[in-house]
Amino acid sequence: MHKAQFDQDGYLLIRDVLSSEASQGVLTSLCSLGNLPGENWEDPQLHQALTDLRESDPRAFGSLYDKIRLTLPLQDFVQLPVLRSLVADITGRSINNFTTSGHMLRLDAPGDSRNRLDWHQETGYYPQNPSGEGCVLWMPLTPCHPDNGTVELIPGSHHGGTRPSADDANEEGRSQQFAIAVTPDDKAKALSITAHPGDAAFFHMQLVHRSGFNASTQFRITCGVRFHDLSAPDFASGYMDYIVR
Ligand SMILES: O=C(O)CCC(=O)C(=O)O
Repeated sequence: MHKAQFDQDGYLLIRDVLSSEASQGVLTSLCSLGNLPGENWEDPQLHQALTDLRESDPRAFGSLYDKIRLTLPLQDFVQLPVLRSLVADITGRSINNFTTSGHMLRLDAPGDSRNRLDWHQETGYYPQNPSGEGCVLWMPLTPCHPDNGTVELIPGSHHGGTRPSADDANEEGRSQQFAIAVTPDDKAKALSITAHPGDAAFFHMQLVHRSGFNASTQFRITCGVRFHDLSAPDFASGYMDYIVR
């Protein structure tokens, strides 16, 4: 049932997959690496400290952003057994043939315009599976809704395959953009994902989606990863060349 809906819509939101304690290790790493206070993901002291760091030392904030996604707690969290099972279920493929990339903890600041992702498909950023076998996992660590810039997506847009994307220069302090063109018809179908900590959303690699605008006063915090099917005929790791002698 999950697979049929995922195939049709190109995304699936599943409620209450994880407990609120499951991401505690990620929070501990973030606070430890950033020297930040934080009892929980919605702790106002954590949000204030993130705001202060981002304003007073953007490089340190960027460095923390880059480091946190490499931590073992984050990598473990996004690959918990329950999530792996859902990936197998949704894609109808054996989890033993999957690998992951693009582990992320997004810290979307109030009013940010530098790191919002414009309309894109995952295949633009992650060319490992050009035909889109696999999926993106996206999970809120704070509540995500249209007012704080939650993800907007175009249901069914994955059926059109991979669209040409621009690759703008990865300027310091700005997220790299592989933006694609969207039509007025596409935009008319767009919807926002309202989700809560514990929920998990899965996107097809060719689903057209983007970040909204965070008009709230708090960070919107999410995490995720990309699952790639190594058994797909067109899988290309991109960096491992084997020489057969
Ligand atoms: O959470 C967001 O703002 C966007 C995330 C996204 O589009 C992605 O990870 O591909």
